[in-house]
Amino acid sequence: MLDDEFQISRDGKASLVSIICPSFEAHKDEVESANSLKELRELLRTLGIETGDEYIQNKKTVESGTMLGTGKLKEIAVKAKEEGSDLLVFDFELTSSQIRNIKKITGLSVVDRCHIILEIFAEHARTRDAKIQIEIARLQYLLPRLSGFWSHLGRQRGAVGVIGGEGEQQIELDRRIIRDRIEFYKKQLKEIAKSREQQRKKRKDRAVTAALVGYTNAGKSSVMNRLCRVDILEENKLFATLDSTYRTLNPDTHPPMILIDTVGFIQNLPNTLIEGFKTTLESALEADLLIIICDMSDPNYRKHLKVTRDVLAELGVENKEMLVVFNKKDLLNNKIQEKIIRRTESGSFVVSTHDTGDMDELRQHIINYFLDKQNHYDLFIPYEEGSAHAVVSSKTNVMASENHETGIFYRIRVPEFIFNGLRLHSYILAPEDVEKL
Ligand SMILES: Nc1nc2c(ncn2[C@@H]2O[C@H](COP(=O)(O)OP(=O)(O)OP(=O)(O)O)[C@@H](O)[C@H]2O)c(=O)[nH]1
Ligand SMILES: [Mg+2]
Repeated sequence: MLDDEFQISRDGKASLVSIICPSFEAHKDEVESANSLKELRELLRTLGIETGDEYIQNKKTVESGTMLGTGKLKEIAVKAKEEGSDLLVFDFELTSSQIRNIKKITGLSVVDRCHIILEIFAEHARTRDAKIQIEIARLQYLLPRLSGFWSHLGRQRGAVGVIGGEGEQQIELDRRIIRDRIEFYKKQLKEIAKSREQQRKKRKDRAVTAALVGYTNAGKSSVMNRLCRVDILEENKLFATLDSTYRTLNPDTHPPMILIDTVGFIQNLPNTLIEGFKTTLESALEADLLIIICDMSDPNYRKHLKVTRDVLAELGVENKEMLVVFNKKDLLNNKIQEKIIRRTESGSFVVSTHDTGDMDELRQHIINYFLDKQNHYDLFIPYEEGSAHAVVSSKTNVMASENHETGIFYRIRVPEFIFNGLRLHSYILAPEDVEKL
């Protein structure tokens, strides 16, 4: 029953509601509110819900019970009904009592931005892990809002005032059920985290990793697909990817290089979701390099970059090595703007995933980044030491080799922790010996 009530119908039409209020950070002026509403429309499009007009109220302070003024809400309700909407979507988080009050005043279904994002996450979760995380986030969102949903139920059944008796008891019961369910899922998640940790440790000894992070729809999965020549779901939808996916970037280097695709970020992400996805992100964020993908064709790309950096800071990895890649340059098609972007973000890349030249260059740049971090060793191995030659060619990166009378000179690159396990120490040449060769 709760699930039915929580589910948003896809058949109806939704009107969008927002506010401009100086004390409300994400909606402090016209531009901020308009940008956020544009994004809300995209979120609804991703869910397949038709959107109608948007209604915005300019206010000096928000009303604690209803956010917007009662008169304005009534006016919105009339217009929304006229345009055939049965749902009002508020572009900010609403409390349980606000949902209840607004429903009462407008006679329409009411949901907020967080609810929409949760719904998308629920729909896009594919692995067991992601499904559990999203379920926990959904339940945590629902818990303090139960009475809001219950008042709606009561009204639907024509039992106005039900909240006082039967409703209250039912809410208490539901709360307990939900808390138990959250505990149950959290335990399952711990088990999954344990095996993930083991996998991560194994990988750490055998590979170097770079994680693709960034705002939703920036093109992370597309970059991954082009660079690793694989086929991960890339879609013009928000939050197409919810799980971290690992693919080999270059199997020919030693150790292999691995790219990780991750869940996208968005402004005003509900706290329950940040919490829920921390574990999914954590293993990715332990990568040796973070590659931030940013859609430069979006007029709000600066804001997106800031949100990405803020989330990374919140996750405590702001000091990691990062490479910023501005994507979708084909859509921007503006050389001057490109130059400005390049200049303001020094060391960044400007690419299109549709341009194979760009992708080859980026791929090589990442490979070189890892190779440059490896130690150099000069070795001289006599011809008769067959197995040592085999180790060099199969486990290290040979930068140069030279045949001499009694053996082969190799200049190799390999991380120290790998070299230490290769039993090649006795072949290392001192710099003066290299010169004599
Ligand atoms: N024009 C153009 N479109 C691109 C480019 N790169 C990606 N896209 C498109 O942008 C949309 C989003 O790409 P994804 O790779 O799914 O983006 P993402 O960052 O993985 O998104 P989420 O998983 O939702 O966070 C898709 O429709 C891609 O085809 C590009 O360089 N140019
Ligand atoms: Mg993706």
